[in-house]
Amino acid sequence: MLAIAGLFAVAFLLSSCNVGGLNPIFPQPVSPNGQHIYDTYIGISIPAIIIFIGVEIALLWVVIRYRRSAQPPGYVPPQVHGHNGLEVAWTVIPLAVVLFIAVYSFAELQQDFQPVSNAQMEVTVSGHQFGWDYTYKDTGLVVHQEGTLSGEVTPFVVPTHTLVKLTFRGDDVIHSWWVPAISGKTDAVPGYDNYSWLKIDQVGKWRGECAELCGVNHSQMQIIVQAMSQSDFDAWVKKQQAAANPPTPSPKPSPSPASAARTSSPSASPSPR
Ligand SMILES: [Cu+2]
Repeated sequence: MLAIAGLFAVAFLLSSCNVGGLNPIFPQPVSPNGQHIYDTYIGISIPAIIIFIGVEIALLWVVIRYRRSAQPPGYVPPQVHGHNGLEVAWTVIPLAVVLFIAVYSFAELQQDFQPVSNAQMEVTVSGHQFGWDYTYKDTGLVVHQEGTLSGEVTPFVVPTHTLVKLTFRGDDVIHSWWVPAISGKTDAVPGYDNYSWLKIDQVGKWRGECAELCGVNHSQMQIIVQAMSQSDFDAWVKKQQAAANPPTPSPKPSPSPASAARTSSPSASPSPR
């Protein structure tokens, strides 16, 4: 009882720190697949709780109603060993329950852990010991989210109202990308791609963690996903690109050294003879 009360107290304290996504009871889903996972959880838990309560009530009823002290001396209860109807029932009913859970959760996996074809943006998430790299396919921008416990976690930034296809890879060992409010745990495996997606319609930050014990600094592999409006996102991309390629001392803004060399070759130079 004390242990349970303690767990509830810790859960309450954690849920009140409002870190976004690290709610020990139920995270508030912010992406449709997070909502699907939540619905699957509820869809399995409610029948399971009903079955649990039913079995416990039946057990208590048998224990109390047929207790030895309430029976005459030498009483032997009705013997049901080898009863065909009962044997079939208590084999078929649990089988049906387990099959229901299997089909229900398999359908959910098919929906939320597949490469989406209508993505508006694609990002490859690669895990390494100990951190995450996010490569944005259209801009080639890479965000390094190096593992830390003390410092600020670099956010993985996405625009709101955008369907983002996520491809997961492992650079060394198996990691698992998990942001409870957004998506289920998705393994980042060396030599094998896994897929998921996200679509966040509100501005905010959500926290996650590597969910696969991957080495001594596994606990440093924190994740922060930040969603911002498209205009803020565009500005953020520009800032990241500027930081990645500091301006060269050339007077003219040139797209790349190669094309600059092409345009400034013979015709452009006022070669005096
Ligand atoms: Cu890891």
